[in-house]
Amino acid sequence: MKIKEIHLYQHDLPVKNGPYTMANAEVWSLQTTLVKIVADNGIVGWGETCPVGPTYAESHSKGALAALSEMGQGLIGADILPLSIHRHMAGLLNGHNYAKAAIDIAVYDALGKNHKISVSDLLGGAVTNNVPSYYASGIGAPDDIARLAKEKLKEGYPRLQVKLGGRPVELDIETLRKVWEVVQGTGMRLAADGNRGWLGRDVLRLSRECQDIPFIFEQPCNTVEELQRIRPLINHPVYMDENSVNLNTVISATGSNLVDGFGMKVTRIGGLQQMAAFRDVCEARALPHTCDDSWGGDIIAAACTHIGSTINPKLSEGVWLAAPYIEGNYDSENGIQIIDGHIRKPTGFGLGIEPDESLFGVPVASFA
Ligand code: 0XW
Ligand code: MG
Repeated sequence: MKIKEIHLYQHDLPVKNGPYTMANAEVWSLQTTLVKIVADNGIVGWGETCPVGPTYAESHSKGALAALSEMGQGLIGADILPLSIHRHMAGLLNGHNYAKAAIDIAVYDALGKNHKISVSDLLGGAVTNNVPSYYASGIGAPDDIARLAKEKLKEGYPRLQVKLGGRPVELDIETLRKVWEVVQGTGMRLAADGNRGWLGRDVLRLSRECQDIPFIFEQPCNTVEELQRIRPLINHPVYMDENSVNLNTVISATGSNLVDGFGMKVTRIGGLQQMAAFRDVCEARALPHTCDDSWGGDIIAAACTHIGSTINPKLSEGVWLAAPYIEGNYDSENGIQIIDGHIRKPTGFGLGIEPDESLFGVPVASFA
């Protein structure tokens, strides 16, 4: 099966009750990029990539479109096979993992449909059809975030990620303490995500003043070197998120025992092919990790859910989706939803999602 046509679309996903805030970003609406590949036998595959604004990671929506347009014509005639497509893309463009991921996801979707199996089977096989999720707060006042924690606990989320950083550390300490009053004894797990926004000094203080709270630090500082410096000085576990930009950085971080786990994004690492390798490296080193993306609609949500369903439950920190933060679905029947803090894996072949194409308008670029 070979690629006969590629169509690229861009589509706005406004943030429900926006903005969504993080230490280094405030976003009101995200522009997602969708890829439709049509195979020479008529099978269609969908992919998606949606950076959460231009300051979260080294990615942005215009960059996704530019990179995909650069590769488009060169991909016509390529085999619809994940490893082979990645080698093909490497010959057309260096880097730009987050754009290549959209092609990777479309290839998995088409391959699954062609073989009449689900993407999770292609990725090794699901261990559950009810995949745990987690909720991520925005940056907020301590009492508001404590109220949110109570709400999400009631909704059945097994884990809460509290967004902190980019403001006086006293407020972050107060927020964590108030959240802990709510979740203590409930079993809900806690992550404190600094999104690169703290100085080492702030991390040391937070860890010291919240020593009794069993949270993990997620991407507290901006660089790997800062993580190396603070790591021996604190007792809380450290997970890497934004710094883990490819498999090479993951291997270095695990090999040097720099981190206790990861917040991982499917598109940042390059797609499902790389995510499966990442999953296996983490299992070999017994490192827990999330299995998210930074934003996006049903296509990216389905991709995250399929790979998330294959993770060893002991190591799964959950699949975060943008679904609760956006309106509507691409597929009104099989669209992804979070119920009781868990995601039902779609049952159809491939990703199991049939997007309503009319939502995306006319393609912004096409190749044949
Ligand atoms: C909570 N997320 C998964 C969603 C936002 O894109 C940020 C991200 C994170 O963990 O940093
Ligand atoms: Mg994070």
